[in-house]
Amino acid sequence: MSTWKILDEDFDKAKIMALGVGGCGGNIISNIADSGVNGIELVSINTDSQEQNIIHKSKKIRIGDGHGAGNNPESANKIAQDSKDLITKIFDEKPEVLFLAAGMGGGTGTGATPVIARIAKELEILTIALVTTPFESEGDRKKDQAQQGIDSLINLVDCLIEIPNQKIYEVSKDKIGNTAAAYKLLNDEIKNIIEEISSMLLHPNKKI
Ligand SMILES: Nc1nc2c(ncn2[C@@H]2O[C@H](COP(=O)(O)OP(=O)(O)OP(=O)(O)O)[C@@H](O)[C@H]2O)c(=O)[nH]1
Ligand SMILES: [Mg+2]
Repeated sequence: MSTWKILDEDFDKAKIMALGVGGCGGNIISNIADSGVNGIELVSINTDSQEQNIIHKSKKIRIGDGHGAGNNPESANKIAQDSKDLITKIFDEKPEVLFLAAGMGGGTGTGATPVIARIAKELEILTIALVTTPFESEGDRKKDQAQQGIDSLINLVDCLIEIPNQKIYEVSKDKIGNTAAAYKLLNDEIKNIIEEISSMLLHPNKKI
C-alpha cells in the first residue's frame, strides 16, 4: 500500500475518471452526469447495448457482442479479458485517480470489474472501487455472486468502498416507494462520496 497525494502545483488539473461497469455502474455515471459535476471524466462500460442506450452524457464503451452477460460473471470476465486492448485505450490519457463503480451480484459488474481493475493496477492508476451489494430480496445466489466479485476485486484496488443496497431502508427517513426510488437515493450517496473524495484531492487545502 502506498500513500498518495497530488503534490504538483498543477493539482487543479489532476485527471479524475469515474468509470461505471454494467447496468448499475452506468446508472451511477448517468446520475453524476445529471448533477453536472465538473472535473471528472465520465465513462461507462457494458456488455449490454440495450442497457447502454439509456446511459447519457458519458463516453460509452461496449465490450462483447452487445447481448449482455446474462447474470453470468464468468462470461463477463471472459468478454472483458478478450477486450483488454479496448479497455486499456480508455486510460490512454492516464488518470491520476480512477473511481470504479459497479453493482456486484449480476454478470457484467461482478465479472468485468476485476479485469478492469487489474489493467488499471498494471498502469499504476490509483483506483477506488465503489461497489453495491444486493438487496436481501434478491436472494442468496446474487449475494454469493456479489461476495465472489468483491473477493476477486479487493486486492486489485487501492481502496474498496462497499455500499450495501439494503442499508438504504435503515438510513432513509422517508418511506421508499419502489426499487427505482431506492436506487436513486443510493446513487446520490455514491455520487456524494465520489464528489467529496475528488474535491479533497483537487483542493487539499480547502476548509470543509
Ligand atoms: N445502488 C444501485 N444498485 C443497483 C443499480 N442497478 C442495479 N443495482 C444492483 O446491482 C446488481 C447488479 O445489477 P446490474 O448492474 O444491472 O447487473 P450487470 O452488472 O449489468 O450484470 P448483467 O446484466 O447480468 O450482465 C443488482 O443485483 C442490484 O443489486 C442502481 O442503479 N443502483
Ligand atoms: Mg446488465
